[in-house]
Amino acid sequence: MKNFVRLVAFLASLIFISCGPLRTFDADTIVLTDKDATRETKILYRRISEIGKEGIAFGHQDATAYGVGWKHEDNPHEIRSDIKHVTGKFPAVHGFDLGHIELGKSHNLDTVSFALMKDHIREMHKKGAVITFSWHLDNPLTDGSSWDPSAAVSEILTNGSQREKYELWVKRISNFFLSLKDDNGKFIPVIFRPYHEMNGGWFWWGEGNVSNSNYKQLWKETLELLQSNGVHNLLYAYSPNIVSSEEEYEKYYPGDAYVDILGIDIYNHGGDEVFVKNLKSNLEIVKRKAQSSDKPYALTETGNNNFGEGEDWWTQVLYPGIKNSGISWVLLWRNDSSSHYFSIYKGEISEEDFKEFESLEEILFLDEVEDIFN
Ligand code: BMA
Repeated sequence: MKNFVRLVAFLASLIFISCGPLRTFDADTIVLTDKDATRETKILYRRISEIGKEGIAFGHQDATAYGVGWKHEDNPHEIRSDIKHVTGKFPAVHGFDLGHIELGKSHNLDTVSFALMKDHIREMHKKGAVITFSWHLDNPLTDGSSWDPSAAVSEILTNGSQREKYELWVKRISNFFLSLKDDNGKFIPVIFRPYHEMNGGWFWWGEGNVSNSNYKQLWKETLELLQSNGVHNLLYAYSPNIVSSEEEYEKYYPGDAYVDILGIDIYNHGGDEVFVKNLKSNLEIVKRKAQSSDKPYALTETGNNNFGEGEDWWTQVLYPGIKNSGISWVLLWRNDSSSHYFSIYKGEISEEDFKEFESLEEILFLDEVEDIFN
């Protein structure tokens, strides 16, 4: 009998330990953009905040879909990643792009199949990864790409000439989000980072092609459409490209009630020294905004544009720029080919340095985030 009581006490303590944070999690204390956000979405939000307190989660765009010299389709029985190939570990954050989902296509603009995305998201979510989406959608006025700058935003707002088409596009992306379910049939919570880099002039939703009031209106109406389609598993992230001031960061900001996570995209265009300086000054701007708005924040896109240069770029350039910044994650852009890649792959000149970067206490991979508030 005594042994039985001990066993029960032991089992109870296991439950207590393994469910520690969640046991006391009060979803009502978390107020998100989406007032009907699912409990899992609130947990994801809390996780992202907790991750930021413990370190910086490492993220990679299209990590498991392809890498330099391989595609998932070539060997569909195994989930691979350039990052894992080098370090033995998967990234903690997995980025995907939904460009062309609006057209009803089966593959995105970079030839990644949406079915593959769903499979990998399910697997990675199960392992404790954080999933984030960007959306390089076509220009709804001209049917050109995201990079067709023809002014289209006013045409897709309420009463605009392309409104009906835009509602269909949002319906299609909504259906995708609603198809993300875990093994128990629950919606997988994810981050959605639409209309990014709006302070640059290269996208149709960007500077010079849209007024800031129309941009904010587009943001709000898009969120309303998604929610009216029943989508409640999203955290919304706002991410301008590199800025020179707080005013610039906030120029297109739709307001605290419409954003859950603050981001910024910064690439290494102008040399290492300038890059480190920019990272520090910009992450400080985002941090100040994040603290006053009480939201987590991240470096939502980055990478070394000087392909094939910088043997110690990870520990001597990227890390000095992000360390102690308080960001929850850093996401490296995609590894398309040996002439267009932003992260590491086997054989790349900074491979050894990446391993050192991986072993830094502050930089977290999948195995290091899986237990953080999960
Ligand atoms: C860009 C480039 C493009 C790609 C797009 C969307 O930065 O990598 O080749 O199509 O992102 O992923």
